[in-house]
Amino acid sequence: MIDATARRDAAFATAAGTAAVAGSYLVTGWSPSFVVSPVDQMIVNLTPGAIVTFMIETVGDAGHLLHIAMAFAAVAGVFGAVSFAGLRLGKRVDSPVSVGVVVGVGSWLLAAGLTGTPVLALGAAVPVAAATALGDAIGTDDTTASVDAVRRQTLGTAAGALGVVAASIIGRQALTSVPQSGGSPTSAPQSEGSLDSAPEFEGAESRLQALDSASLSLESDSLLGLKSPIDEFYNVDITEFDPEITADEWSLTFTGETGRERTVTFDELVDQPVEHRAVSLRCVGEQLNGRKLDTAVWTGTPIRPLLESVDPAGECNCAMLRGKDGYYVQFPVDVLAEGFLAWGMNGKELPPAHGHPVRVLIPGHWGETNVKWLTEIELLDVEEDGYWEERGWEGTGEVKAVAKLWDEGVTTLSDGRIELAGHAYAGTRGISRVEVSTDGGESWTDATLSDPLPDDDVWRQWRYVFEPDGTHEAVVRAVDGEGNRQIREPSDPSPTGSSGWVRRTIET
Ligand SMILES: Nc1nc2c(c(=O)[nH]1)N[C@H]1C(S)=C(S)[C@@H](COP(=O)(O)O)O[C@H]1N2
Ligand SMILES: [Mo]
Repeated sequence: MIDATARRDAAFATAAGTAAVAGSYLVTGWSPSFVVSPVDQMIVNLTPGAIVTFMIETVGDAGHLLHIAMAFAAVAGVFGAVSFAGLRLGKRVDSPVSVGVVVGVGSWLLAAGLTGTPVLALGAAVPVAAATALGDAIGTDDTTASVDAVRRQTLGTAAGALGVVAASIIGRQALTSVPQSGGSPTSAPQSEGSLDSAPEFEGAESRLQALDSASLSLESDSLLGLKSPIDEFYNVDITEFDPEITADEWSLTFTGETGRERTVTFDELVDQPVEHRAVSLRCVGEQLNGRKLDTAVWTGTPIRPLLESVDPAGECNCAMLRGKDGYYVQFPVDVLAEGFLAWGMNGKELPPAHGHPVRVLIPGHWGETNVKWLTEIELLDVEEDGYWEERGWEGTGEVKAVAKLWDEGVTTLSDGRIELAGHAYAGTRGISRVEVSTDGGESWTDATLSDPLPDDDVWRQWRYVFEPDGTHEAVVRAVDGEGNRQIREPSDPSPTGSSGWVRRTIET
């Protein structure tokens, strides 16, 4: 049987572990310096590909919540173990202060080692030291404490830990109500950078207006137009914590098989010829009628001149791109040469969640090729798998064509007719037609399309209105600019992207 004091020590240690997480959060916010962040990254890296893919296809974004919960528990457990060891030691040393110091130094080394930020690591270490010293002080002379006293102390400890968590969340809110970095996972901080007022973003405005004026006028007022607002643009990240890199710290290095290595700074980059491109992104992991398809106007510069300046020389004619979060993806240099280095999105500085300060955009290829927080382009001799390819995906090629029919795309008009509307995308092949059936695929009619845009890697909207008669089975399919119809055979997202035609039952 575990004795009562061991149980009380365990309660104090659990509280100390929780306080470590809370204290760290108080000083770092939801950032890479938060102690949970490196552990989350370890869990992500250790999870086998088959499980990652299974999670993406079944629970989707909830998978993120699961590994972040595991990371929280692991961190609280590890700091709790340090505290527990301290409390046990305290049974032999008659000085809560020394116990606190030993535990504090141990926790600080641990936190600093994990996060690489010695000063912010104090946010985790100080609460553990304090909670442990307190536990030791209360517990030193009562090894014969009654069960009731132990229970009272355990409850008090739990309440104290909850108090620390609540205080750190409230404290964090207070700290970040002054606009600055930090924030929560759902609302990524939008730093109002000096670049936002830079003249180059003025050019983005006219591209944004072009998207607005090309949009179809629809009865449905909730369906997305041709532009996705930044805070609605989908997000796919291998880690829970966006890297934080300022434009000053950022650089892009061309390494590996080059005629000459080169490092480009942010100032050099924005000195290149500036362009604004409307580009759609689609994730290979999304369901057929999923929502990981969005479009923004991106401000940046073509990659070709930079690439040519380093004389790519590898045997495979392929390159590995790497992001600051540890992400990597490999594809042909010829494809990369068509790419674009973007530092602006919808007329604003590229936000943290989308790769601040610089990401790459690869025309017509799956979302995974568009590396965020891009810091290195390595020219290779031999092909290597990228992050997702190691996990069984084949998502470095051209996107498949798709026509979407989302919930908001179905609207009953005042005269009783039904409007169906959506988006269609086929990468750089473009969309030439969207065909709609309201009888389960027996007969087909062409939908009206939004005006074509000058951009060559962007979706179009479609609209079709019909007179309902009972229940209808609506089916939609796109035809790309080369005359290829969207693949009919249904398939799961893994490994090459979902295929099939979107169907929806419409009851009237
Ligand atoms: N550095 C980095 N780049 C990345 C990813 C990532 O996790 N890390 N995810 C990729 C995937 S799978 C997709 S679909 C797109 C999503 O871009 P978004 O989050 O800006 O929509 O980014 C790609 N680039
Ligand atoms: Mo993706």
